[in-house]
Amino acid sequence: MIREFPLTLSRFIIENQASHQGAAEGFSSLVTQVSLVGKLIAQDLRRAGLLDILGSTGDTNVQGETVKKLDAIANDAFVKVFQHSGYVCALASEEMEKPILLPGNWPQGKYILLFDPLDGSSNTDNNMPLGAIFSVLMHDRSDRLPTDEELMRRGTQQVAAGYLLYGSSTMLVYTVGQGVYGFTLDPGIGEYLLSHERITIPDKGKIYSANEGNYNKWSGGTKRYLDFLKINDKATGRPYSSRYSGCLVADVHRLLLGGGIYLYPGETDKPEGKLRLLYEANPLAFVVEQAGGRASTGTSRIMEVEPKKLHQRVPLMIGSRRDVEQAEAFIQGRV
Ligand code: AFP
Repeated sequence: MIREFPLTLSRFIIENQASHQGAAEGFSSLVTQVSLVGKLIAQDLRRAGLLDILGSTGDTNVQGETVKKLDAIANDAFVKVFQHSGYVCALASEEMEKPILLPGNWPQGKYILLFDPLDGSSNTDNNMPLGAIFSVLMHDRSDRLPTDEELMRRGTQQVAAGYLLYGSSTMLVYTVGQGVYGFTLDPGIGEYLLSHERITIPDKGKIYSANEGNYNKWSGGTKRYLDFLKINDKATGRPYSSRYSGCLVADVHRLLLGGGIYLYPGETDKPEGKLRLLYEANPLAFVVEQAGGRASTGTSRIMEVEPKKLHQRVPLMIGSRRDVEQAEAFIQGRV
């Protein structure tokens, strides 16, 4: 529903969130700063082919992946925007081995920001969708800065989470535990305007997103579930259509609006799969659950997984509640 005069992000936060129970001082500017990172990266992406920002830096990151120039640019943007923000006392990134503690922002800085600065890096050089994912925790100790252990918390302890989607338009979608809201950047006025109010994911969809090139590495239950989705049976809305963009944020955004399921299962040689619990799975699980969906490892709720390592990976099935429940039933051998 588009209002008379679309609501700007900053107005929305003041009207709706600055007062909610989980919000400490500075919550509004934290979200505003995430949106600023979005503007900075979107501006570069719009002219990517004209700037020397495509290709790799030649470095390898803590995940063992080749670092794209845009990965480094996006990571720097987050660090620069939050370093002097005053409200975040620690930063942890998928691109950085160790967290950055910000004593200059402490003790007034009550937030910890965990983020995937650029999601879908394999898409950077071919103008395909990209994203960024963020998760916010509270650090309400006034005696010291957070330890690494205090950054490794269950998804249920997040006070806010969301993503930036760099698609045909740039969007910020997030939750603070009171529903999910989407804002579209109007480059003409440089403002994020409310475009998607209280997003609710359909209970069941018609689309699945998975890298089927890994099919032979999956468990029997996962294979049977994918086979099940492809059976021709109109009554149950099958076969599902396959859509996979290489960018988790873009695939989850599509599901949030139209329903369905995204899977990145465990593999015989990598039972924990590929996706990162703290930077990808937990924040997107919070958003999808707040929209009425579900996020699972196949055997347990993502947001109840106890993190053991900062860069821990986890199998992920996320999307419409009934689709994820069905996937769990196959993976657990109940059907
Ligand atoms: P990168 O950001 O390293 O490209 O990974 C993207 C991602 O985390 C997620 O966005 C994709 O859905 C998935 O990994 C793609 O992985 P595959 O290339 O193995 O399918």
